[in-house]
Amino acid sequence: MTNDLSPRQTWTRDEIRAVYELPLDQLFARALAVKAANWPDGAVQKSQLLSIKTGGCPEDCGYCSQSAKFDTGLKAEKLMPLDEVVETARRAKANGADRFCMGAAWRSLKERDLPKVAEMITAVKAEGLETCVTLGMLEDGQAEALKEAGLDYYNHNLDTSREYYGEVITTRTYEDRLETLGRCRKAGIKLCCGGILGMGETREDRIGLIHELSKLTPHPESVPVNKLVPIKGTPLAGSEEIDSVELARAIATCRIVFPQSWVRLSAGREKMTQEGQALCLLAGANSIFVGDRLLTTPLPGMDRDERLLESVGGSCAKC
Ligand code: SAM
Ligand code: DTB
Ligand code: SF4
Repeated sequence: MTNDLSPRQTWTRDEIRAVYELPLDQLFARALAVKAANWPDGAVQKSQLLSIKTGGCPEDCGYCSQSAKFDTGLKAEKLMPLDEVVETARRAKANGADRFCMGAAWRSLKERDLPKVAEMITAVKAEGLETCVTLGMLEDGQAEALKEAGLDYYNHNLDTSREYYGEVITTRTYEDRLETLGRCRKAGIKLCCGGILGMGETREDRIGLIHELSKLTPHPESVPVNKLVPIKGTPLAGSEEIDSVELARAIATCRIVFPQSWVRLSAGREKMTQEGQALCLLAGANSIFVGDRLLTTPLPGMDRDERLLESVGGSCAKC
C-alpha cells in the first residue's frame, strides 16, 4: 500500500481518479488520517487579500471581473499608495490574519512597477505578516527581486485541466503559467497554486487539474481551491454551480495528494452555507481567506467566520 503521508510526484491520473471517486466516507477517512498525521493541531490558517491594482486587465480569463475585455461594470484604478497598503495590512493582522496577499490586475509585472511592489512587500513583512503577491507573469530576474524584498509566496494558478484551459483563457498558455511558477521556485519563493471549480468543467477536468498540480516539484506549499464567484458580464457567469459535496470531494483529494500543503477553501465562501463550508473544512481544507473582501467581491466577514470556525472547533478569527 502506498504511503499517503508524504508528498510524491508519482501520482497517476488513474490513481487520483480512484481517490476522488471513493465512497464519501472512505474518502473522508483517508483525508482525515492524512490531516491528523501532518497537521495535528488542527488550526485553520488565515490569509487576507488586497487588490493593490484593480481592473483594466488586458487578459481574457473568462471568470474575471477585472478583464477589460468584458463589461462587468468594474472601474479600473491606479496602483494603490504604499501607506494605504500598510494600513490595511495592519488591520488584517489585528483581526487575526497571518498572511497578507496583494493582487494586481496585470498580465505581467512591468519593470517600472517592480520597485513599488517591492516596497510594499518589505513594509508588509515588517508588520510581522507572511507576504504573498499575485502579479501575473514574471520575467527573468523579477522573482529574485521580489524574494529579496521579503516575499514568502507567489500566487499563480493553473486554474483548470490542460484540456479545458482553452475554454477559459486564450491570452496566455498553460506553459506560460508553468514558466512563471518555475521562475518563482528558482528564486526560492514558496508557491500558492491551485484552480477554480464550477466553470462548467467536468469531474475529469477537476481530476486533471489536481494531477497537473501534483507534478510540480516540490508541491506548491499552498493549494487554493476556488469555487467560481459568478461575475455578471463574464463569459463563465452562467456556468452550472458546483455543489458542496463535489467541492468537498475535490478538497479531500487535494488533502491526500498534497499531504503537507495548506489546502485553502478559497473564493466562493460568501454564497455557501455554514454547513457547506464546514463540510469542506472537515474534508481537509485548513486555510481560508478572511476579511470583508477577496479582490473585488465580498467575503462572509468576521462574525460569520467566527461562527464557522467555532462550529468545527478550529481557532476563531479573534483567537
Ligand atoms: N492578474 C493576476 C493573474 O491572474 O495572474 C493575479 C490576480 S487573479 C484575480 C488570481 C486568481 O484569482 C486567478 O488565477 C483565479 O484563479 C482567481 N479568481 C479570479 N476571479 C475569480 C472568480 N470570479 N471566482 C473564483 N476565482 C477567481
Ligand atoms: C486565489 O486562488 N484566489 C484569490 C487569490 N488567489 C488571489 C482570488 C480570488 C478572487 C475572487 C474574485 C474577486 O474577488 O475578484
Ligand atoms: Fe487579469 Fe488576473 Fe483577471 Fe486574468 S485573472 S483577467 S490576468 S486580473
